[in-house]
Amino acid sequence: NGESYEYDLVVIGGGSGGLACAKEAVQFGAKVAVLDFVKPTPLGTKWGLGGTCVNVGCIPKKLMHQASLLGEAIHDSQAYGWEIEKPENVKINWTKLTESVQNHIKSVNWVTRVDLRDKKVEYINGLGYFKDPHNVHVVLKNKTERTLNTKYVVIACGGRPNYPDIPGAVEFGITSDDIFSLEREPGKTLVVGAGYIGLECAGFLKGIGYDVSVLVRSIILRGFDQQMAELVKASMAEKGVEFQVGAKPLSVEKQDNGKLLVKWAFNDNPSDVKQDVVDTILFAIGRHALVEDMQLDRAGIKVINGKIDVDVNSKTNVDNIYAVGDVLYKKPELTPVAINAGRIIARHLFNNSKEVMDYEDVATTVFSPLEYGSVGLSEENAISRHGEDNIEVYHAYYKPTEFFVPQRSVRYCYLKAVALREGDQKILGMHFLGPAAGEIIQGFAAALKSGITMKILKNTVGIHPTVAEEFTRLLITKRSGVDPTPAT
Ligand code: FAD
Ligand code: NA7
Repeated sequence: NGESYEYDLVVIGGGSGGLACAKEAVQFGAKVAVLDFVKPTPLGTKWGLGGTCVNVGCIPKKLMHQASLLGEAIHDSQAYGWEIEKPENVKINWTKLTESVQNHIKSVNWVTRVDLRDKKVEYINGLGYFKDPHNVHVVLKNKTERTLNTKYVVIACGGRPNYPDIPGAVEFGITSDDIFSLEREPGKTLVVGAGYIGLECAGFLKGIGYDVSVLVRSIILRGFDQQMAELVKASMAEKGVEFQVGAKPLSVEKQDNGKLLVKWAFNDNPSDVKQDVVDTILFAIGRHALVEDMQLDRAGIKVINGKIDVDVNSKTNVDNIYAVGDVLYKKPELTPVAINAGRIIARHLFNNSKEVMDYEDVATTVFSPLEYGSVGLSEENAISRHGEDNIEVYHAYYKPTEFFVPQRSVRYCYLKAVALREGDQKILGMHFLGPAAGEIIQGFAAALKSGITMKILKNTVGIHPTVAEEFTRLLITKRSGVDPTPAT
């Protein structure tokens, strides 16, 4: 309508989705500001620009996972001839680990700031909220305030972890927001929640040497293939993680000696109360989107179950307002998803692009000590969509060559491909439990998106000796009842 605005685009949230969108938008000449503000956790932890993934998510998580894998490698190395004078003295230095992780994060924060400056994206370290659809008010870190008048807004506020409503949870508990910079050693830890964040934290803490238990309210890894989820659990239990299944926390009290007394009850018998004394209780019971501070009602934006719904172009119910990332209703909460969608919004708004974000068959990996990577449908979803008679599942246990020498357990090294039964057997889902699962599934994700069939997979020559080649050797169907365990 020819109206002119101070900005072409204001992005609320400088995380994976928001930064990707802002940086793409300036390529097309748009005038863009990004607001980012982090409220400290109840423990006081705070961090810089870049959002969840860089500061308290994917990146520190992967580094701690690596620390845990290295511990295993040090142990294995002795079987390969490495001489370690006093193996019993090999242990993690938590302070050194967190310092190294935090130093890397700070360098990423810095590079991000420089990158925004170079690209001429205006970064504003302040909390934004709507005055109306075209005016975003910002309270800056130094308490000064401004209103930004803008043509378009992208909401990319992400989310933060939940605490349960039980005595002592907020006062004495921590979440993934605190663990990667915790100033003291976590020590004996109780993890509450068995989603991927809970399992990953439990996995690396056990791997670097702490006693870890997990309280599982119902099932492991809701939303993931449940056969694989049970194998992940079993592989972690084999490494010494304890699982309390069907348990929900009741209270956390701090004892005089500084340790935490945690009580929990079992769903099927609420009077069966158990307790343990731990150094740390970590809640990983899900996350909420940061919608409450944004005064969305002033812009007329609808909220569904605390999230924002968008159309195929990532547009909210308000014409000039778009949303991306973890704030979205029923979309995968993953960094590359937020990044891809953020870039597509910018191209749509400022380069007339007709491209739409494809949320189907997004691959992911649970970085449990033995990693679980998957793409496409779980076996149960394939069956419920197509019917059991129309699905063929190929599966195998396998033995990674490098596991033999140190006699590492191969019990849970397992993979499967879920395919349609007819014709060339189009593959609907691929699941891999084993070393480097993320690296392996990434390539197969491209194959699956290209329509790979079992016929093609069987015609693919493997790379020997790798664990990825196991996908090219899948011959046994579940239906056949043949034992999928290899002879050698
Ligand atoms: P975020 O990255 O969360 O960024 C939002 C930013 O906006 C934050 O800095 C927030 O403080 C700020 N903000 C919010 N409201 C306002 C406001 N009103 N004004 C100003 N600023 C505001 N994904 C993967 O793909 N792989 C992984 O391995 C992986 N591991 C993870 C591990 C953990 C422990 C966690 C917690 C998450 C992990 N994720 C992983 C998920 C990934 O981090 C998120 O999907 C991703 O960061 C979402 O990006 P986003 O842009 O939606 O929001
Ligand atoms: P998830 O994947 O939502 O998992 C949360 C886990 O915590 C899950 O096992 C839940 O059990 C459990 N949970 C939820 N509420 C409670 C309470 N009150 N007490 C005990 N246990 C509970 O969340 P994550 O923290 O792993 O975060 C991952 C997010 O990123 C998630 O939203 C994904 O979509 C991506 P349940 O199965 O519900 O019985």
